[in-house]
Amino acid sequence: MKLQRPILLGGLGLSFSLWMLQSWHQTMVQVGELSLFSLLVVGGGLWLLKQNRTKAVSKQLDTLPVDRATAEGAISIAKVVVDQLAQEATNHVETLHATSLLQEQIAHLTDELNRQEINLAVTGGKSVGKTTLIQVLSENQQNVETGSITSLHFHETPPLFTKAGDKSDAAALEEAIASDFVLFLTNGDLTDSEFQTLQQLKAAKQSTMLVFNKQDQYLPEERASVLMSLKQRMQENVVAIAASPLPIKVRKHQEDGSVQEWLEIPAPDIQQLTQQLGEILTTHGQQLVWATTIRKALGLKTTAKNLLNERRRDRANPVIEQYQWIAAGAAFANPVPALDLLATAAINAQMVMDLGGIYQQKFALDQAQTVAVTMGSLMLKLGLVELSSQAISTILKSNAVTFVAGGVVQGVSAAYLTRIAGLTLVEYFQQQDIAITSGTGLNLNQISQTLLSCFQQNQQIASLQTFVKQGVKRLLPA
Ligand SMILES: Nc1nc2c(ncn2[C@@H]2O[C@H](COP(=O)(O)OP(=O)(O)OP(=O)(O)O)[C@@H](O)[C@H]2O)c(=O)[nH]1
Ligand SMILES: [Mg+2]
Repeated sequence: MKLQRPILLGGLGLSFSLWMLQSWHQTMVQVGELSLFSLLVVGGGLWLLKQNRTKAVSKQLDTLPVDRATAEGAISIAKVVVDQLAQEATNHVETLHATSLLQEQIAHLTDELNRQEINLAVTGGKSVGKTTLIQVLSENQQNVETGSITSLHFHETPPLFTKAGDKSDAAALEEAIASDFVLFLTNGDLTDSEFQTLQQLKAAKQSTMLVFNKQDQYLPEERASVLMSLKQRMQENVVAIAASPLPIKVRKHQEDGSVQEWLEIPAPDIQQLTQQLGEILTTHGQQLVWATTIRKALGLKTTAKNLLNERRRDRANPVIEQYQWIAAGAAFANPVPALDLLATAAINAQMVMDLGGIYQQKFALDQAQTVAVTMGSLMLKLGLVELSSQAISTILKSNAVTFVAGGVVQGVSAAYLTRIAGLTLVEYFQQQDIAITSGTGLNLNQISQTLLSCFQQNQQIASLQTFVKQGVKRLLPA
């Protein structure tokens, strides 16, 4: 474990945190949201959280690197997870029911691989011309080459961006992602929300064409500059059309010198679109279907994984509880200075193994010991041990426990740190890929990230107070 920056150096940061903690302890109940973590941050420890935040933006697939085998692979991975769920959910009726639905959906995905029809979603803001475009395209289907694809189905999503906030758009976005290909309509330069929605489609690995409609409303040079700016932002798959151009005034000078004027409705200008769409369908039509299958398989896998994690969590919680009180008893009976807590009792290698077992991550005892020791020293380095011991003793002093028997602070601290370690492991295991059961090794950097976020979620002063009370009851039952 390499720590890239010096972490919470006991010095200034910690003493400042403790000073704040102590001077505030009378009002702790009122400021329940005040958290140890915020103190830790005040004390100068924000860095670790910042690591790993910058994820590489996934590269746009200009050609779809998708083949049938990849899609079949995605289906079988989803199947592995659902089968695992079926095994572990035997005594949970609700989950079993969900499982059989998932199994049906997975069986259906294999049939989907041979689908020869393409579903096109037409989306975009209010009144951008979605309905009009679908109508015009349907009338001109014979101009769209489709290769081996037998038919096209158009589907209009509800208009995007009609209300503030993203919620109303989530459903429309979901419909778009469920289709095989998206025509995203805009009437000019992209707004921020349009750009963000396009990014979301990209992140969901949905292929999209950006369609600049109503270009007849612009002067020719403006049109060109809008199109250019759209192309700059999208890089590819951008076309300009006019699905229903406004009538134009036609003026004819007669030979006798008189002028005749009339309105003429120009034909829809969708040639760029039909041509590019045709190219995509003929060269990538089948891949679009496979890509949809992959997205669906991933969705089913995620659903199954979440259900599986819920069941496993149910079994992990009592295990953590059990070890936390074992640790408390040991540290209480044999009090050691706070900093030695971890080395002695707090993180039990057996707990690592038991939790690993629940999450199908098998460890040898020596591996489990390494994990336990690593987590312990990490807690120490991060200042969590000192910070929580101090907080716990402050809470003990400020509560009705006037006489704190020797070892109570150590006992409760050991329990608390064991709990944090257990929750960290659970969180870490939950993030692991279920289909890959062995040989992945532990990612210590990820564990340390998880440790910090678990500490952050579990150190509200109010819940720490409850925890301390529970601990005292256990250790001093009288
Ligand atoms: N000038 C011009 N107007 C267009 C064009 N395409 C569509 N319109 C007009 O834009 C208006 C809205 O078109 P719709 O097709 O109903 O748009 P929509 O996106 O389905 O609208 P909602 O479903 O209500 O969000 C209509 O009056 C269309 O005639 C175009 O290329 N040029
Ligand atoms: Mg409409």
